[in-house]
Amino acid sequence: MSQTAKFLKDYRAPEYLIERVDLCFDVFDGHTAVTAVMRVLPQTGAGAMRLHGSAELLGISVDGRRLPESAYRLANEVLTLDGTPAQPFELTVQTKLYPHDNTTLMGLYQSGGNLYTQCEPEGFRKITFHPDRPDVMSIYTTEIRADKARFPVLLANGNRTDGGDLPNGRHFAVWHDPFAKPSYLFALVAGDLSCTRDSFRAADGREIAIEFYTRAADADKVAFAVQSLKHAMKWDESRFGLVYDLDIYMVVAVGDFNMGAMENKGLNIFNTKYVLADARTATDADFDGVESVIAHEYFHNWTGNRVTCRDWFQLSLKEGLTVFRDQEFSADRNSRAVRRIHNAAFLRRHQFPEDAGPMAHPIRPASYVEMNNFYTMTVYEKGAEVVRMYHTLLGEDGFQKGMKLYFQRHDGQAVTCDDFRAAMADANGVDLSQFALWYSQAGTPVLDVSGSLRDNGDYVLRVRQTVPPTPDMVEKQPMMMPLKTALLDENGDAVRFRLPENGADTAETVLLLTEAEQEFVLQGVNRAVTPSLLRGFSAPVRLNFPYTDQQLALLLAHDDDPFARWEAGQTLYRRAVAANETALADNAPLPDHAALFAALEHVVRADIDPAFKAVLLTPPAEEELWRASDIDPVRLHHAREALLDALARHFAEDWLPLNLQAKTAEEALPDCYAYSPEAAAWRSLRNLCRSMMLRAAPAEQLEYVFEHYDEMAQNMSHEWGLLNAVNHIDDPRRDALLARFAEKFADQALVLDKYFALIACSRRADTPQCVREALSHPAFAPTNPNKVRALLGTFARNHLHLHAADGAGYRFIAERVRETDVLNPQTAADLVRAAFSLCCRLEPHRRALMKSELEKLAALPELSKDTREIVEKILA
Ligand code: 0A1
Ligand code: ZN
Repeated sequence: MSQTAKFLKDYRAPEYLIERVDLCFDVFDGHTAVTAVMRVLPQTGAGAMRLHGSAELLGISVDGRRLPESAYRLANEVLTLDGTPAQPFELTVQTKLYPHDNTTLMGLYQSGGNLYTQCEPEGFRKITFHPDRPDVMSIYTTEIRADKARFPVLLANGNRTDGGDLPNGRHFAVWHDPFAKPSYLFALVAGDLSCTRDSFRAADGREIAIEFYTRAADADKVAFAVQSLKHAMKWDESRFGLVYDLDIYMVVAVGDFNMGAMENKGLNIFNTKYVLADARTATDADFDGVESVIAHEYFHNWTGNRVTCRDWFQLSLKEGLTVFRDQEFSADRNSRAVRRIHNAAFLRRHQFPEDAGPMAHPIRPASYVEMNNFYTMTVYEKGAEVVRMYHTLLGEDGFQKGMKLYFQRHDGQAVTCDDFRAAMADANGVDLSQFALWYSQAGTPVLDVSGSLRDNGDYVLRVRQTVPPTPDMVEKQPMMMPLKTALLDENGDAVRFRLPENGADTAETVLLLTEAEQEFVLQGVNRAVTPSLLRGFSAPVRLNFPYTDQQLALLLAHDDDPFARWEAGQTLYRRAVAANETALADNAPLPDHAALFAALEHVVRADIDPAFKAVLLTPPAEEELWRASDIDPVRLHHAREALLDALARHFAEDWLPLNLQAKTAEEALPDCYAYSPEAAAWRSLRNLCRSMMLRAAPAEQLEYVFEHYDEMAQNMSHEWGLLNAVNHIDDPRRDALLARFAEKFADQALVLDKYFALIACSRRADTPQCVREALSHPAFAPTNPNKVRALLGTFARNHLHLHAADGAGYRFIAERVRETDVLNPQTAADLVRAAFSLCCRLEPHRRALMKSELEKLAALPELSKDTREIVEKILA
């Protein structure tokens, strides 16, 4: 039962534009009545008017005259109107909505008694009938009427222009947004919420009102998000010259939300996870998440809202660019080096598998069945890497020139990725036509590099690039990309060289790859060198170079590029895990990893940023270590765990002093248990030490943690580190610690998500059983995406248990997918993607088991479009 796909090549400009949309929402107990009055501008040669909608339709009028039912047809959620005027006219649509029954969390829905909207990408059609495509941009005015006691707060986009009391204890508010916007940026909130106010003085002197809305009980946890917003506003002015445009900026936090947050014009709606944070309930990583998501949504005001996407294929135009901007913001705020390593590790763990699997698609997909399925790691994270490559190729000045031209040309428009590329090229007078391939070719390019010293003292690098075939495309062309390179001598010092094209003498260069095979000559090297390649992770590729272990140790000890230094260590870890895997397969003794541990001696003792030390001491995640095919995820898991055990034992004498050093440094900071980048860095090292100590001596350490938990756990980062470290130990004290944790935070929904995640990520043998039991925990709710992600999403990434050889893990997830799909197709589709994408790369036994679960899902006639698209792609 294949589904109908939409194709980029079929794009046609809209036949009907809509100049203005005046909305009135009448909120009642059991339903909400919506009246939409639209000023329609038919374009030359327009055919019959077609509108999207799935709400209950009460009536339609054209220029105030109600249409008889014979004048329109409704099929497959498309409403076709016959005989509308060729001149501008007024279209009125009346619909009736049932937000309390809407568990999809798209369109208008209820959460905790309040009403919220989510319209991106195609949620507006659940509210009224409308073209609902991003290239139809209109001026919106929204009136909301509701019971004043139940819904004291009434919000929509733009500025509040009117409001007051109505008969029967009701009241109203009118909001007007002066900026034309697509329907996906529409938002409304009605409810009983508490407001935290602040303000920001913009560069042009205007005072911008800031309002954060939360449940009253959460109001004490918004201060950090408010500060983050002000930092983001300031940063966008100073780094990009972009100033906020409305008089008010509102953020509303809601516990039931499908994604992280949404950039609706002037009225962001956020998952509580990315707004609420205090040191008692949020980890340092959670604080970082709040800061970057608050910034991300704010940056969308220019890259997404003022200039939006022509169609949904162009999603990366706004998302890749905005992720790049939020990454740069976070890097400018603190520890650029470690942030960059985190970005690269995240991409490799989550996006590389996507690019090597059944869902592989270019950052601009050529087709989709359900757009909700394309808010992917590829569109967001690889998209950001593609934007970063413009930055690396053009430099900060060139990139900013490109941004300036982009806004000059396209402010107020809905445009394409080609328009962005043209602005970058034209502003810099360069030809970026080959660069377009990044938007049409999927798959992670592989660079095979070799190097040799010529007799004349020149060093020659040979680079061969291949882009692997993906389900959508077999033959690929070579791409344009920057390869940032330097050379180290045998002491680890930088070696200078000359570039043949201009004779410039330098210690670092950006080689421009454009061909399948290329040779680069670095002149005047005159000695044996070790190349430092892909510095700063200058392109989202896999790179192979035949380094010896000694060369990797040299780079790990001395490379002045933090990414390349870290990567040398990662390559050593990869070799060590592979050696363990072979030994396990052969039932042979595990290797001793002498070369790796010798190289790590340096790291353990180095006087470097503690967060950097922590990432250098962390091997790649399992997902990064999967081979191309015939994967046995359980063996790989054991191979990696065995390496961690060996690492813990090898440095058994070092973890305690290192932990003490970090503890002393942390405690010397002012307000040391609060979040600060410095304190977070020390704590990340402490948590690494703790997990290593627990591995090296579990019995003794568990006893210590159990006895001293309260004094050790001064904030949530400590608690999280301690609980993760003990979480795998089969001992009743671990259960007691988890139970106390759940009890202590019984009233904190976001902390209970952590509790569920701990249960689901444990390596203990009883984990599948505990996860099943957690489904009936009073705090678990299958309608809440955060809970489903915490418990089931985490279990889907617990490779030891998901891939149990008897198929029980697959069966369990398939059952949960079936239940979730009825409530929230988007969340169910995400679960399928997380658990089953690896199918065709698995060894035959597990592949067959997983396939049979997928086939049973595919056979369900009622399966949602969202879930079916993913299931069918995996089975294809
Ligand atoms: N534009 C948002 C992401 C987002 C997408 C879809 C949503 O609902 C289905 C919600 C949010 C962002 O990039 O932050
Ligand atoms: Zn975004």
